[in-house]
Amino acid sequence: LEIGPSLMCADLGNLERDVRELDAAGVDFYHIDVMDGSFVPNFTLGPDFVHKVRAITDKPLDLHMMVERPERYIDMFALAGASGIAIHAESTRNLQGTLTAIHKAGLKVGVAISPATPLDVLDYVYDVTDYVILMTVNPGFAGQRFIEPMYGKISDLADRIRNRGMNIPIEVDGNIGRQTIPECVRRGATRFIGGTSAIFREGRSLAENVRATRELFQEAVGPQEV
Ligand code: S6P
Ligand code: MG
Repeated sequence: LEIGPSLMCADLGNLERDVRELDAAGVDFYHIDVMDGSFVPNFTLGPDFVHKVRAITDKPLDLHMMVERPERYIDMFALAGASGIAIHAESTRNLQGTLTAIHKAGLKVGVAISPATPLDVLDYVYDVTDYVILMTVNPGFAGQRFIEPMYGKISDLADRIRNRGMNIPIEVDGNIGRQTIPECVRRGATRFIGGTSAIFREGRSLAENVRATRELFQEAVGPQEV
């Protein structure tokens, strides 16, 4: 099970300090939200930010693109130092082609899907997908509440992947923390995005929050399997 802090929740005035602390605490990758004010009603991080983080850490930088027509920006973000790019199925007119373009750029290929989007959009792109991000809140903002029917969606996706004899990791993003991690693990999620509910919870250090999250993993699956 893997934990990836969502850097939009970091202290951006002390980005290097936060990333170094998270690196030392042994996080698995970083999640970088890219929003264009159009696909979602908010703005966040861009290629210059990715470039800066790339200079601080060697860990994978996985982008979560919440932008209209992301196909326009793949090369830009590849050049900035992204390791993986996940695009929303709802954001592009050519899902298969854009996933293929991400792969050709040498990056890990992710598909993100919003809560109300049926899993059927994935039917013909499993072969070009390295991981799926199931949004457990509506994309756009940190600090929202988990949308309960998403538990069933995780199970459903896990079944579909298993039935195809494939092994595509399911990543969950949105209000992932003490209340939600155990059930997400049981349902088959293996990658967890840590925002204000887990890694950037106030009152404890980042390292303590990483440790507490690992303990939750351990409780959920038993010590051998983590
Ligand atoms: C939301 C974004 C997420 C958030 C993360 C925050 O649009 O994609 O990655 O940063 O969900 O976590 P939390 O615990 O504040 O919901
Ligand atoms: Mg995200």
